Amino acid sequence: MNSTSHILLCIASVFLLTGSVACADDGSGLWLKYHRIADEARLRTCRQSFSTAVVQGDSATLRIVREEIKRGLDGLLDANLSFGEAIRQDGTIIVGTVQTSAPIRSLGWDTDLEKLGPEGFLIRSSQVNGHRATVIAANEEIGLLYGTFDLLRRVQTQAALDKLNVTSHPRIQYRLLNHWDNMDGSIERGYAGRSLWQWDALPARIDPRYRDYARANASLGINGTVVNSVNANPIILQPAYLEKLRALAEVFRPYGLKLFLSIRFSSPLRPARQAGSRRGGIGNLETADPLDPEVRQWWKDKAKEIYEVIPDFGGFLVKANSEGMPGPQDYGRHHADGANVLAEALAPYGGIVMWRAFVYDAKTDPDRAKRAYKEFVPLDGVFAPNVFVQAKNGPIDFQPREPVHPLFGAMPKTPLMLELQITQEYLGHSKHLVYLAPMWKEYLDFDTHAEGPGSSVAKVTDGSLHDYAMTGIAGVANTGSDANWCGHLFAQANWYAFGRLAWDHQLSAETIADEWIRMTLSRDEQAGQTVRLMMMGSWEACISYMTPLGLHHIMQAGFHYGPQPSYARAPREDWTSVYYHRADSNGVGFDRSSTGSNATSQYFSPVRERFDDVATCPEKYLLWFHHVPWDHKMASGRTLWQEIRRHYDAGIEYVKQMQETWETLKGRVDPEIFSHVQTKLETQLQDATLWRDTCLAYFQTFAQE
Ligand code: GCV
Repeated sequence: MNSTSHILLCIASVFLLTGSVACADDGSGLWLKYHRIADEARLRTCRQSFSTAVVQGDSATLRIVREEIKRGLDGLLDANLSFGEAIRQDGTIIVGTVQTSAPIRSLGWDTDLEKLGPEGFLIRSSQVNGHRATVIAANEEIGLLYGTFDLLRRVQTQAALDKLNVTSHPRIQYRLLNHWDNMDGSIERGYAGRSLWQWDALPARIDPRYRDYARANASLGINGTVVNSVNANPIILQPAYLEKLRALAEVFRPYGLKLFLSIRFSSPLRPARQAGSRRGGIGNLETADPLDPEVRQWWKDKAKEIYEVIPDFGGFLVKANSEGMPGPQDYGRHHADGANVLAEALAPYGGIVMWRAFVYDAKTDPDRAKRAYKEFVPLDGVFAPNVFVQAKNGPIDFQPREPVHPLFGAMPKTPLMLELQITQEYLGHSKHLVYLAPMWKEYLDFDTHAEGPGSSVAKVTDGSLHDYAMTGIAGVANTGSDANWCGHLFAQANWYAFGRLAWDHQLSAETIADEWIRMTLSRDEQAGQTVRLMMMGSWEACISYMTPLGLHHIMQAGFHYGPQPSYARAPREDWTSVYYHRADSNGVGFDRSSTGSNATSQYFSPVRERFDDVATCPEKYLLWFHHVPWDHKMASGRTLWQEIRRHYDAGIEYVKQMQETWETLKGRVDPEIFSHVQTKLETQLQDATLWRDTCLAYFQTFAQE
């Protein structure tokens, strides 16, 4: 297409679109596109409400606040917003803290502000100096930035803007992305290109994307990022890398985004002689034993060095004694010994340790699902106060669906950080449209009964159940160098949803989807509803065509993408498919009930009993907890085998429906986005069909029906 006809096509498509979407959208603008409001009446009202702004004070964060207000409102209102020093007219936006802004002080909102903490904010429609104003007030500047993004979100999503009375503060203190980025630029389980961090070019060259990344996170309230993989390379702690990290931290800082690092536990050791060994370090010690005085001193010195370079450094994330990574058990010590030596080094500077509970040493228990609980629960109360134990949502490994991890509720004296996976390792990578907020809500809302009814995972995570001194949530990032950041346009919705839930886990998956659609795809009511419906059922559909009714880990070995239910190795090992599904002529599923591995005993009553009895176990977890005969009668009246087949078919059917639905949006969403998603859906349908055909053909050999 020549450039003239391209432009004409663009103009034509802008006219066609009922929402305010531009043409040829490569997705790089995420949910912060700020396209002009199409509805003229609303545009007029908004222009009256937001005609000028007063942002008092000067700092890097306040400059970003000004920039964002200007960029947002100029785009949305097709205006040229001006800034003033004083409130002289109706329609002024006033942004400030009590400390820096006299008009804010004059409002007397101190008592309300006190309850908000450093990151919260108020947005109120108010009369100030006799003029109609919209006020964003906070205790700290970062609260002002969060409030600014909140107000712009309201404009973007066409929320009511008169009589604003918003009070918002995060329910969880540490809201982090975990990048599994390697130092060579590859990303473990990354499906959107290469790493964003260009280590070779840093610190001299600052890629503009670092700033865009920080801005996107700030727009959601994400306040920390672990930039390197938990399978950490110790070189990240070398002085040359600390300089690179300083440069990144400087970009992130005004956006309220703290830098954290994954560290290798063996860092104090001499470098490993063998290439590729996970055992070496960057020091000169003979041991990394956490109780060795020299090792303790090494970590203290390293912490001091880091804080000299990055004064607001957040802390360490650690994968130890897991999947070949070194750890304290190499020296006969336990996890708390390991975590505490790091905690001691970081404590003087306010740093924290996030010690991962993703461990599954076969010596602990023959059932992988039981191992983390058995290693960690006895250590409750032994960890230093600045240590989180970070646990995945389920006991195995980010499967399409798992029951909740039994650690939640079982460590009342140790702050647990909930680790979710935004990148779709086991959910079709960045090829399948799978909206994950409904999954995360299922975990957050799950009632552990740890302290009786009402002991949800959300309450464990936000600290309200056990009165944790610190609270945290982490999401394994799905970002990369692709223009659209996440590989699949709809995978952006998962980054978005993670951030929104981290801020407020009470938001519904529907609300978050609505916001994202309006900010990313279209503000047209009908188009929005259509897309929301597609998104809301997509997770359940993926479970159906991959691992229905509690089946798990039957993906291709290593790659974790397509199906490989036949994968076996003798003896039956815990990373093979046959270990997990245990299909035989009698039935299918892993007996984790009291007649089997007794993993059900790790849950609190009455969850334990509910899971333990095949008659009361929710069918969605049936084959996770029970080995069930093929002719077992399901609630539907069908046999188990019929029900499995029905699920695989229904999963495929859903993908077909998504395709049909998406076709109806032709001409109503951006043409580039339209064809991008259209192509992805074709792949998803092929994959879903392959999943069904492979799994049914395999299980058929046992079910023999
Ligand atoms: C970073 C799973 C993944 C690994 C990942 C590991 C972890 O096993 O497949 O790629 O390693 O989880 O969470 O540490």
